[in-house]
Amino acid sequence: VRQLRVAAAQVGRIDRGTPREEVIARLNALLEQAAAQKVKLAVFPETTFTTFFPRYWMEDEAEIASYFETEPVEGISHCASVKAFFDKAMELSIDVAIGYGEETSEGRRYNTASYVDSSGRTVGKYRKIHLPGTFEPFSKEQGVTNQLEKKLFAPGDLGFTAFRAPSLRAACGGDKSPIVGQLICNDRRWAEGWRVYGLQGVELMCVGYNTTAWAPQLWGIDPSSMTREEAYADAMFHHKLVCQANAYTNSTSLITSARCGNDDGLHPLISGSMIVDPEGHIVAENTTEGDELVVADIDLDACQQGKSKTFAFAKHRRIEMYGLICSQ
Ligand code: CDT
Repeated sequence: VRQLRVAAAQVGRIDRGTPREEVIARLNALLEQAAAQKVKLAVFPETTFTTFFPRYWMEDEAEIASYFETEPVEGISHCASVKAFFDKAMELSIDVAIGYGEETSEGRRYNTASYVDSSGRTVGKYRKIHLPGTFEPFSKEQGVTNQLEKKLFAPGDLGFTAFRAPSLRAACGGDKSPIVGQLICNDRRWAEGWRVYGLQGVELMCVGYNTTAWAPQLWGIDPSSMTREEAYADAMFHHKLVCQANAYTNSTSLITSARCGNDDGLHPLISGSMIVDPEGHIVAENTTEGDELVVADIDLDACQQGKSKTFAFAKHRRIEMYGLICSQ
Protein backbone atom coordinates (compact mmCIF):
# COMPACT_ATOMS: atom_id res chain seq x y z
CA VAL A 1 0.00 0.00 0.00
CA ARG A 2 1.38 3.40 -1.04
CA GLN A 3 -1.08 5.68 0.69
CA LEU A 4 -1.16 9.40 -0.12
CA ARG A 5 -3.49 12.18 1.05
CA VAL A 6 -4.39 14.45 -1.86
CA ALA A 7 -6.82 17.27 -2.63
CA ALA A 8 -8.65 18.88 -5.49
CA ALA A 9 -8.58 22.60 -4.67
CA GLN A 10 -11.75 23.91 -6.35
CA VAL A 11 -11.89 27.66 -6.94
CA GLY A 12 -15.16 29.59 -7.26
CA ARG A 13 -16.16 32.82 -8.98
CA ILE A 14 -13.40 35.12 -10.27
CA ASP A 15 -14.47 38.19 -12.25
CA ARG A 16 -12.80 40.02 -15.12
CA GLY A 17 -11.40 42.69 -12.81
CA THR A 18 -10.51 40.53 -9.80
CA PRO A 19 -6.89 41.31 -8.87
CA ARG A 20 -4.38 38.47 -8.48
CA GLU A 21 -3.65 39.40 -4.86
CA GLU A 22 -7.30 38.72 -3.99
CA VAL A 23 -7.23 35.40 -5.83
CA ILE A 24 -3.93 34.38 -4.22
CA ALA A 25 -5.31 35.14 -0.74
CA ARG A 26 -8.14 32.68 -1.48
CA LEU A 27 -5.75 30.05 -2.87
CA ASN A 28 -3.54 30.42 0.20
CA ALA A 29 -6.58 29.88 2.44
CA LEU A 30 -7.16 26.60 0.57
CA LEU A 31 -3.50 25.69 1.14
CA GLU A 32 -3.90 26.38 4.87
CA GLN A 33 -6.93 24.07 4.96
CA ALA A 34 -4.91 21.44 3.09
CA ALA A 35 -2.04 21.68 5.56
CA ALA A 36 -4.45 21.36 8.51
CA GLN A 37 -5.66 18.08 6.96
CA LYS A 38 -2.12 16.86 6.22
CA VAL A 39 -2.62 16.92 2.45
CA LYS A 40 0.62 16.29 0.49
CA LEU A 41 -0.55 17.30 -2.99
CA ALA A 42 -3.18 19.90 -3.98
CA VAL A 43 -4.35 20.23 -7.59
CA PHE A 44 -5.70 23.61 -8.69
CA PRO A 45 -7.72 24.48 -11.84
CA GLU A 46 -6.83 25.71 -15.32
CA THR A 47 -5.83 29.44 -15.42
CA THR A 48 -6.27 29.67 -11.65
CA PHE A 49 -4.82 33.12 -11.00
CA THR A 50 -7.30 34.99 -13.20
CA THR A 51 -10.78 34.66 -14.59
CA PHE A 52 -11.13 32.38 -17.63
CA PHE A 53 -10.14 35.15 -20.03
CA PRO A 54 -10.54 33.30 -23.40
CA ARG A 55 -14.28 33.91 -23.02
CA TYR A 56 -13.86 37.66 -23.67
CA TRP A 57 -13.49 39.43 -26.96
CA MET A 58 -10.61 41.80 -26.08
CA GLU A 59 -9.06 44.45 -28.32
CA ASP A 60 -6.79 46.00 -25.73
CA GLU A 61 -3.41 44.23 -25.98
CA ALA A 62 -2.45 45.43 -22.49
CA GLU A 63 -5.50 43.70 -21.04
CA ILE A 64 -4.69 40.46 -22.88
CA ALA A 65 -1.07 40.60 -21.64
CA SER A 66 -2.30 41.15 -18.09
CA TYR A 67 -3.72 37.62 -17.96
CA PHE A 68 -0.34 35.97 -18.55
CA GLU A 69 2.53 35.26 -16.14
CA THR A 70 5.95 35.90 -17.67
CA GLU A 71 7.71 32.77 -16.55
CA PRO A 72 11.40 33.02 -15.70
CA VAL A 73 13.72 30.16 -16.73
CA GLU A 74 13.83 28.97 -13.09
CA GLY A 75 10.07 28.20 -13.32
CA ILE A 76 6.73 29.67 -12.35
CA SER A 77 7.40 29.54 -8.58
CA HIS A 78 10.02 32.26 -9.18
CA CYS A 79 7.58 34.55 -11.00
CA ALA A 80 7.01 37.74 -8.96
CA SER A 81 3.29 38.08 -9.84
CA VAL A 82 2.38 34.72 -8.24
CA LYS A 83 5.31 34.00 -5.92
CA ALA A 84 3.21 34.52 -2.78
CA PHE A 85 1.21 31.40 -3.67
CA PHE A 86 4.25 29.17 -4.18
CA ASP A 87 5.94 30.58 -1.05
CA LYS A 88 2.87 29.56 0.97
CA ALA A 89 2.89 26.04 -0.53
CA MET A 90 6.60 25.73 0.32
CA GLU A 91 6.06 27.04 3.85
CA LEU A 92 3.35 24.39 4.34
CA SER A 93 5.31 21.61 2.55
CA ILE A 94 2.62 20.89 -0.03
CA ASP A 95 3.22 19.89 -3.66
CA VAL A 96 0.94 21.82 -6.05
CA ALA A 97 -0.20 21.35 -9.63
CA ILE A 98 -1.66 24.59 -11.00
CA GLY A 99 -2.76 26.06 -14.31
CA TYR A 100 -1.93 29.57 -15.56
CA GLY A 101 -1.46 31.62 -18.72
CA GLU A 102 2.25 31.31 -19.54
CA GLU A 103 4.25 33.87 -21.52
CA THR A 104 7.75 32.71 -22.42
CA SER A 105 10.79 34.98 -22.61
CA GLU A 106 10.37 34.78 -26.45
CA GLY A 107 6.80 36.06 -26.09
CA ARG A 108 5.03 32.79 -26.88
CA ARG A 109 1.81 32.21 -24.95
CA TYR A 110 0.51 28.88 -23.72
CA ASN A 111 -2.22 27.49 -21.51
CA THR A 112 0.08 25.77 -19.01
CA ALA A 113 0.02 23.69 -15.84
CA SER A 114 3.11 23.23 -13.69
CA TYR A 115 3.72 20.69 -10.99
CA VAL A 116 5.82 22.42 -8.34
CA ASP A 117 7.08 20.32 -5.46
CA SER A 118 7.23 21.33 -1.82
CA SER A 119 10.76 22.72 -2.28
CA GLY A 120 9.55 25.10 -5.00
CA ARG A 121 11.10 23.12 -7.86
CA THR A 122 9.11 22.60 -11.06
CA VAL A 123 9.27 18.85 -11.62
CA GLY A 124 6.64 18.66 -14.37
CA LYS A 125 5.25 21.08 -16.90
CA TYR A 126 2.43 20.62 -19.41
CA ARG A 127 1.16 22.95 -22.13
CA LYS A 128 -2.43 22.34 -23.25
CA ILE A 129 -2.51 20.47 -26.53
CA HIS A 130 -6.21 20.36 -27.44
CA LEU A 131 -7.24 24.01 -27.66
CA PRO A 132 -11.03 24.25 -28.08
CA GLY A 133 -13.06 27.07 -29.58
CA THR A 134 -12.34 29.45 -32.41
CA PHE A 135 -9.87 32.06 -33.72
CA GLU A 136 -12.74 34.44 -34.35
CA PRO A 137 -15.35 35.42 -31.75
CA PHE A 138 -18.93 34.15 -31.92
CA SER A 139 -19.81 37.74 -31.08
CA LYS A 140 -17.89 40.88 -30.14
CA GLU A 141 -20.69 41.97 -27.87
CA GLN A 142 -19.66 42.23 -24.20
CA GLY A 143 -21.42 39.65 -22.05
CA VAL A 144 -21.35 36.94 -24.76
CA THR A 145 -19.32 33.84 -23.79
CA ASN A 146 -16.66 33.23 -26.44
CA GLN A 147 -14.00 30.49 -26.41
CA LEU A 148 -10.97 32.10 -28.02
CA GLU A 149 -8.28 29.65 -26.99
CA LYS A 150 -7.10 29.08 -30.57
CA LYS A 151 -6.48 32.81 -30.88
CA LEU A 152 -4.86 33.40 -27.50
CA PHE A 153 -2.64 30.32 -27.05
CA ALA A 154 -0.16 28.36 -29.12
CA PRO A 155 -0.80 24.59 -29.05
CA GLY A 156 1.28 22.84 -26.39
CA ASP A 157 4.70 21.62 -27.51
CA LEU A 158 5.83 19.53 -24.53
CA GLY A 159 3.93 16.35 -25.37
CA PHE A 160 2.19 14.17 -22.78
CA THR A 161 5.25 13.67 -20.61
CA ALA A 162 4.88 11.74 -17.36
CA PHE A 163 7.29 12.49 -14.52
CA ARG A 164 8.12 11.30 -11.04
CA ALA A 165 7.28 13.42 -7.99
CA PRO A 166 10.23 12.57 -5.71
CA SER A 167 9.02 14.74 -2.83
CA LEU A 168 6.02 12.39 -2.43
CA ARG A 169 8.13 9.24 -2.07
CA ALA A 170 8.35 9.37 1.72
CA ALA A 171 4.77 10.64 2.03
CA CYS A 172 3.34 7.58 0.31
CA GLY A 173 5.39 5.24 2.48
CA GLY A 174 6.79 3.25 -0.41
CA ASP A 175 10.17 3.04 -2.08
CA LYS A 176 8.94 4.56 -5.34
CA SER A 177 7.75 8.10 -6.00
CA PRO A 178 4.47 8.34 -7.93
CA ILE A 179 4.41 8.61 -11.73
CA VAL A 180 2.36 11.73 -12.50
CA GLY A 181 0.75 13.18 -15.62
CA GLN A 182 -1.09 16.43 -16.35
CA LEU A 183 -3.86 17.40 -18.77
CA ILE A 184 -5.79 20.67 -19.03
CA CYS A 185 -9.55 20.88 -19.44
CA ASN A 186 -10.51 20.00 -23.02
CA ASP A 187 -7.61 17.48 -23.16
CA ARG A 188 -9.57 15.27 -20.77
CA ARG A 189 -12.10 14.57 -23.52
CA TRP A 190 -9.45 13.03 -25.82
CA ALA A 191 -8.52 9.39 -25.22
CA GLU A 192 -5.23 9.78 -27.11
CA GLY A 193 -3.47 11.89 -24.45
CA TRP A 194 -4.64 9.66 -21.63
CA ARG A 195 -3.32 6.58 -23.42
CA VAL A 196 0.10 8.18 -24.00
CA TYR A 197 0.26 8.73 -20.24
CA GLY A 198 -1.07 5.21 -19.62
CA LEU A 199 1.75 3.81 -21.74
CA GLN A 200 4.23 5.56 -19.43
CA GLY A 201 2.71 3.77 -16.42
CA VAL A 202 0.99 6.84 -14.99
CA GLU A 203 -0.38 6.40 -11.46
CA LEU A 204 -1.76 9.85 -10.72
CA MET A 205 -3.33 12.30 -13.17
CA CYS A 206 -3.82 16.00 -12.33
CA VAL A 207 -6.45 17.78 -14.43
CA GLY A 208 -7.67 21.36 -13.96
CA TYR A 209 -10.52 22.84 -16.00
CA ASN A 210 -12.91 25.72 -16.80
CA THR A 211 -15.99 24.23 -18.40
CA THR A 212 -18.69 26.64 -19.40
CA ALA A 213 -22.15 25.54 -18.27
CA TRP A 214 -23.89 27.39 -21.09
CA ALA A 215 -22.32 27.56 -24.56
CA PRO A 216 -24.84 26.54 -27.24
CA GLN A 217 -22.76 28.15 -30.01
CA LEU A 218 -19.71 26.10 -28.95
CA TRP A 219 -21.62 22.83 -28.68
CA GLY A 220 -23.54 23.45 -31.90
CA ILE A 221 -26.99 23.21 -30.33
CA ASP A 222 -30.08 25.31 -30.72
CA PRO A 223 -30.30 27.43 -27.50
CA SER A 224 -34.05 26.86 -27.37
CA SER A 225 -33.59 23.06 -27.32
CA MET A 226 -32.36 22.99 -23.71
CA THR A 227 -32.87 24.89 -20.49
CA ARG A 228 -29.78 26.20 -18.70
CA GLU A 229 -30.32 23.61 -15.95
CA GLU A 230 -30.38 20.80 -18.53
CA ALA A 231 -27.25 22.17 -20.18
CA TYR A 232 -25.43 22.29 -16.83
CA ALA A 233 -26.44 18.69 -16.09
CA ASP A 234 -25.28 17.55 -19.54
CA ALA A 235 -21.91 19.32 -19.22
CA MET A 236 -21.44 17.66 -15.82
CA PHE A 237 -22.42 14.27 -17.26
CA HIS A 238 -19.81 14.51 -20.02
CA HIS A 239 -17.15 15.75 -17.58
CA LYS A 240 -17.64 12.78 -15.26
CA LEU A 241 -18.03 10.33 -18.13
CA VAL A 242 -14.63 11.12 -19.66
CA CYS A 243 -12.80 11.45 -16.33
CA GLN A 244 -14.04 8.18 -14.86
CA ALA A 245 -13.71 6.22 -18.13
CA ASN A 246 -10.19 7.40 -18.91
CA ALA A 247 -8.94 6.89 -15.34
CA TYR A 248 -10.31 3.33 -15.53
CA THR A 249 -8.95 2.43 -18.98
CA ASN A 250 -5.50 3.70 -18.02
CA SER A 251 -5.59 2.31 -14.45
CA THR A 252 -4.71 5.60 -12.80
CA SER A 253 -5.92 7.71 -9.91
CA LEU A 254 -7.19 11.14 -10.93
CA ILE A 255 -7.50 14.49 -9.18
CA THR A 256 -9.61 16.91 -11.17
CA SER A 257 -10.25 20.45 -10.07
CA ALA A 258 -12.80 23.00 -11.30
CA ARG A 259 -12.82 26.74 -11.66
CA CYS A 260 -16.54 27.16 -11.11
CA GLY A 261 -19.18 29.70 -10.20
CA ASN A 262 -20.85 32.43 -12.21
CA ASP A 263 -18.01 34.75 -13.30
CA ASP A 264 -19.09 38.42 -13.61
CA GLY A 265 -22.60 37.16 -12.78
CA LEU A 266 -22.82 36.32 -16.51
CA HIS A 267 -20.61 33.33 -17.35
CA PRO A 268 -21.48 30.11 -15.45
CA LEU A 269 -18.90 27.34 -15.13
CA ILE A 270 -19.63 23.81 -13.89
CA SER A 271 -18.12 22.47 -10.67
CA GLY A 272 -17.49 18.68 -10.48
CA SER A 273 -14.11 18.59 -8.68
CA MET A 274 -13.39 15.01 -7.70
CA ILE A 275 -10.91 12.31 -6.88
CA VAL A 276 -11.33 9.12 -8.90
CA ASP A 277 -9.70 5.75 -8.21
CA PRO A 278 -8.04 3.55 -10.88
CA GLU A 279 -11.22 1.46 -11.22
CA GLY A 280 -13.11 4.62 -12.22
CA HIS A 281 -15.01 5.12 -8.96
CA ILE A 282 -15.44 8.61 -7.48
CA VAL A 283 -13.95 8.52 -3.97
CA ALA A 284 -14.55 12.20 -3.08
CA GLU A 285 -16.30 15.10 -4.78
CA ASN A 286 -17.31 18.73 -4.26
CA THR A 287 -20.47 19.76 -2.46
CA THR A 288 -20.45 23.51 -3.27
CA GLU A 289 -20.04 25.87 -6.24
CA GLY A 290 -17.30 27.89 -4.54
CA ASP A 291 -13.80 27.60 -3.08
CA GLU A 292 -13.62 24.12 -1.60
CA LEU A 293 -11.03 21.52 -0.75
CA VAL A 294 -11.96 17.96 -1.76
CA VAL A 295 -9.72 15.54 0.14
CA ALA A 296 -9.12 11.79 -0.11
CA ASP A 297 -6.56 9.17 0.74
CA ILE A 298 -5.53 7.29 -2.36
CA ASP A 299 -3.52 4.06 -2.68
CA LEU A 300 -1.07 4.32 -5.55
CA ASP A 301 -0.63 0.54 -5.58
CA ALA A 302 -4.34 0.18 -6.44
CA CYS A 303 -3.29 0.92 -10.06
CA GLN A 304 -1.73 -2.54 -10.23
CA GLN A 305 -5.06 -4.38 -10.48
CA GLY A 306 -5.90 -2.81 -13.83
CA LYS A 307 -2.32 -2.51 -15.08
CA SER A 308 -1.64 -6.22 -14.49
CA LYS A 309 -4.97 -7.68 -15.67
CA THR A 310 -7.72 -5.98 -17.73
CA PHE A 311 -5.42 -3.25 -19.07
CA ALA A 312 -2.08 -5.12 -19.14
CA PHE A 313 -1.02 -3.27 -22.29
CA ALA A 314 1.89 -5.57 -23.25
CA LYS A 315 -0.41 -8.62 -23.17
CA HIS A 316 -3.57 -7.31 -24.78
CA ARG A 317 -2.99 -4.28 -27.01
CA ARG A 318 -3.01 -4.84 -30.82
CA ILE A 319 -0.97 -1.94 -32.11
CA GLU A 320 -0.86 -3.37 -35.64
CA MET A 321 -4.57 -2.43 -35.80
CA TYR A 322 -4.25 1.13 -34.50
CA GLY A 323 -2.30 2.82 -37.34
CA LEU A 324 -5.18 5.06 -38.44
CA ILE A 325 -5.05 6.92 -35.11
CA CYS A 326 -1.68 8.42 -36.01
CA SER A 327 -2.13 8.80 -39.74
CA GLN A 328 -5.23 11.01 -39.82
N1 CDT B 1 -11.34 25.37 -21.01
C1 CDT B 1 -11.79 24.41 -21.84
O1 CDT B 1 -11.01 23.73 -22.47
N2 CDT B 1 -13.14 24.28 -21.93
C2 CDT B 1 -13.75 23.35 -22.81
C3 CDT B 1 -15.04 23.83 -23.30
C4 CDT B 1 -15.53 23.03 -24.43
S1 CDT B 1 -17.22 22.74 -24.28
C5 CDT B 1 -17.37 21.13 -24.89
C6 CDT B 1 -13.98 21.98 -22.18
O2 CDT B 1 -13.67 20.99 -22.85
O3 CDT B 1 -14.47 21.88 -21.07
